[in-house]
Amino acid sequence: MAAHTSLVPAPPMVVKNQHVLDWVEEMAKLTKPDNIVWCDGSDEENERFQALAVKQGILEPLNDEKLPGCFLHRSNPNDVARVENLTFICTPTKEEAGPTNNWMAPKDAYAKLTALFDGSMKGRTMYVVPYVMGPLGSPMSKVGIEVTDSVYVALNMRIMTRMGRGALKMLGESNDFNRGLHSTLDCNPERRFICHFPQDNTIWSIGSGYGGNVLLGKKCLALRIGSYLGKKEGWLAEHMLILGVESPEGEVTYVAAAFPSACGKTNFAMMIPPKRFKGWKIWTVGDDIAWMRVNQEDGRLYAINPEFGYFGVAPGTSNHSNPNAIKTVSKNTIFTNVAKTPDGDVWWEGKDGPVPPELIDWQGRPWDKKSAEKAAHPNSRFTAPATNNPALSKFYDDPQGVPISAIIFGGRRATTVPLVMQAFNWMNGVFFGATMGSETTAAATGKVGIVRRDPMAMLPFCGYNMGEYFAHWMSMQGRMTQPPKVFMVNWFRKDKNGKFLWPGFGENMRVLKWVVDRARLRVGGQETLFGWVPRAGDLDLSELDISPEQVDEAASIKLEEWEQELASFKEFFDSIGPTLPKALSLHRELLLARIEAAKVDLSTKEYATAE
Ligand code: OXD
Ligand code: MN
Repeated sequence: MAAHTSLVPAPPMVVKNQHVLDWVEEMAKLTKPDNIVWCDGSDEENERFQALAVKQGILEPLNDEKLPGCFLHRSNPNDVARVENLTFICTPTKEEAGPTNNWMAPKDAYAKLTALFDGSMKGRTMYVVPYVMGPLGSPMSKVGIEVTDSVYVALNMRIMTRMGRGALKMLGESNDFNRGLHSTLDCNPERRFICHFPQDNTIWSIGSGYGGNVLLGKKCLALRIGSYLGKKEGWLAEHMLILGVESPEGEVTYVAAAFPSACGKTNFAMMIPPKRFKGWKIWTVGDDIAWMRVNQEDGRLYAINPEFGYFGVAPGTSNHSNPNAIKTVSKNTIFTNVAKTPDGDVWWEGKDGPVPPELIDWQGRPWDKKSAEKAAHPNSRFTAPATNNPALSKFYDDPQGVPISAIIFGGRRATTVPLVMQAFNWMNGVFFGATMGSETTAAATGKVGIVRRDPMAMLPFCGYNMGEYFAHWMSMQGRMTQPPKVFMVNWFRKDKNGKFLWPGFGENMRVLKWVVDRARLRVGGQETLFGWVPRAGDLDLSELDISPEQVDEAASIKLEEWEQELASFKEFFDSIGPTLPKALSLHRELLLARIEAAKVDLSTKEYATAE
């Protein structure tokens, strides 16, 4: 087999780790590629891969003056989002995967996928991608090796991870690395499976070319396998952005925030405060994933961003919503499924400026303004290096991570959930996270706009039993002497006419400032049944272009709505079954009882929180 002759990489990339060599050989025997390329992560290699991808029609170069080093990729139209129904956690028992995951027995999954992988790389090249999730050399980082038949994957992995030589150096002689196998096969949904084997630290992904299914360091390792390792090793792998809030005096407070996919994590992580907040600055540590560990010395929770780039949603990204993202994607970026202008620029719904009269749509078809269909796919993406971000925190690569003072949970909710609320304590905060709900978005296949429970924004990403995951969160309290304060936010509340009540984007700084001040114990709040909310005057609303009534409405807590909300928590809790920590179900019941009491005592059904 040709594969064997090229298995020993050409100097100077020398691979000595026998575990890696053996495993790659085993994967090559199975998939039978024509040749094997070991990725060293160099610039020269990157250019070579780009040229090859262009030649093969996988990438299209864009206007080099407007977008230097940028390319467009169009995926198969049947392959544009994560496929939750085809994603499996393959643990020895179904209970370990829990009721929120699809499960396959490891033996069955390996057998089924072995048959599909057999010869899947014939006529193709196998790229061996060594990578690190997290800063090189950090005790919090993990090494992975992904073998893939997609040069698009290799190119994206170089942006999204610390890829190449550094990873092999960090691994040394160790056998402790994630084994990721990917083949696009024939990109047929009938033969598409994303299988995780947490006990083997292994991921097998077949039949897709879409980022979330195939960039195995991201959702698969950093979240699904990561959450399993976190439980085993006593840390947290979370679907959270990490940002630093710097005050005019130079004080920086770090905040981690969980929002479901396509709910504005990237915008929040790169936010530019409005004029009113002169001298304030937001620094991005990460926009999607946080790995958090307790530091034994100070008892605080420290977070790293395991990623090295952003795989962000393009539609809606503009100079209004996220000027830093616009700068970030101005060079060395791969765009997937966006529309293209006649002069080789990119376009998507919600981009700045007038809608161009003519475009090539995300499927490569001519498009004009009268077209009923969207020009860019709603889940079209950019893959951009973190180092392009003008707001990148100087600690983004710090092996220790940054100390987290506040954790925010946020969903996309038209009703019920107030603009902001602080949990009374860690346990109450776990309850906030565990009961989070959100309307579904285009980031996953399936219906959009349905409220579903998405605990900690981890529903599609928790690699083990959700009830045990909640228990793990609760147990973290015992490890911390200074736990972060926990908050819930909702930027998406609507009025009776379906219009958003809160302006969002940069104006979210007003809420963030209250969060920071609460975390630092220097601003008041009003106690409600569910948590602390800002009192009148606590939120800085000056120079804000909306009425105080509108803010009150966005911040309001309506007991009737919460009664319904708590009822729907029950359904969700029941679905978790016996692993659900009793403390959570009791907390729910306590809240219901308190609502009853409040109704009697106050003879009112409404709490106006901002009075
Ligand atoms: C993502 C997602 O790609 O959450 O970040 O889907
Ligand atoms: Mn995400």
